[in-house]
Amino acid sequence: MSKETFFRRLADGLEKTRKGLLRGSAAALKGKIALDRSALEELEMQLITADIGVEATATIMTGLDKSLRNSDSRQLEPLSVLRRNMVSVLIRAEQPLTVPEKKPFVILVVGVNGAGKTTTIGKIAHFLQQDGYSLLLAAGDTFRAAAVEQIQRWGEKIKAPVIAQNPGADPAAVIYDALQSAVARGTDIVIADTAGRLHNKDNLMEELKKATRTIRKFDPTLEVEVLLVIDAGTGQNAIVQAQRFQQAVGVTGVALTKLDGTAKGGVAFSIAHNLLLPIRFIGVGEGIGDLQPFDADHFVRALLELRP
Ligand SMILES: Nc1nc2c(ncn2[C@@H]2O[C@H](COP(=O)(O)OP(=O)(O)OP(=O)(O)O)[C@@H](O)[C@H]2O)c(=O)[nH]1
Ligand SMILES: [Mg+2]
Repeated sequence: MSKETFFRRLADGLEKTRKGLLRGSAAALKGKIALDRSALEELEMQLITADIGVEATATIMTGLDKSLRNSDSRQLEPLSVLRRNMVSVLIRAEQPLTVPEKKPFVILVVGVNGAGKTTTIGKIAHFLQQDGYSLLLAAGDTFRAAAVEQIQRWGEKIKAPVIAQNPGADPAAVIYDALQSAVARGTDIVIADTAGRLHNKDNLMEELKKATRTIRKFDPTLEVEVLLVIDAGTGQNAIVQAQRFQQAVGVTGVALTKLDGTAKGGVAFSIAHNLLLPIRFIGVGEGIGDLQPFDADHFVRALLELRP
């Protein structure tokens, strides 16, 4: 998907968020009327309502206030001053996934039920293949037969081997098999699926911990990305989920999905500002090409519908 098409998809998906965000302050932000205290207060409230989070909102508002007092910025449309301040919160999450020299690089994909893990694996695998890497997928969600079949279908689609065992098998054993197979084949990257886990189910977290121990035991020098998939529609609850996964298995990056349709994009700001986690990828659909590395400026421009 071209960057332009992706922008359109993202901007359309974020339309509802944008409308909410600009409710009551659009005219002032577009310079049509004065941006007075009440418009700023309205904006602040809408930022919080849009899942941006109290702390990230405070940072954006303080920055905006300061910028608006600055004579250089006073010449600009307030909306573009807001954009700059929003980007400055999000920019720390702009840390693309880099594939290390050491093979195989392991991406362990975790997240709650239905967040989009398996679909995101297919999309990321395809993305990395385009960069010339060889891939192998591990069907670590052994909980349901359908989950194994789903990742096998992705394997067929992208022509990558899938290491799987029977439903009910130990996920750690599947991952171990996959690592062995990757070493034997000289594969660059292994992406492991895991079951949809409820963060309040301790046993499921234990299973994930076991998977990470298995990878370390296999080869303690392997580089591992623990990628947490978050459905953008989950809102602020996503932050609580993320903290649980962080405590259990040490998340190193986030993929934010479902930013198409009637998405809520505000949670990206809390991920950047409160969780201090990199957002590696964003997803805007179920198709193979519906994923791109996270670009803070591009994201905020889509949110505010300010074309690059
Ligand atoms: N619109 C949209 N749908 C998505 C996106 N990513 C995933 N989905 C859909 O969301 C649903 C759940 O996706 P899965 O990839 O199966 O999610 P999962 O986290 O693997 O789910 P479990 O294996 O049940 O835990 C599927 O219907 C996907 O097609 C996205 O970016 N946009
Ligand atoms: Mg799945």
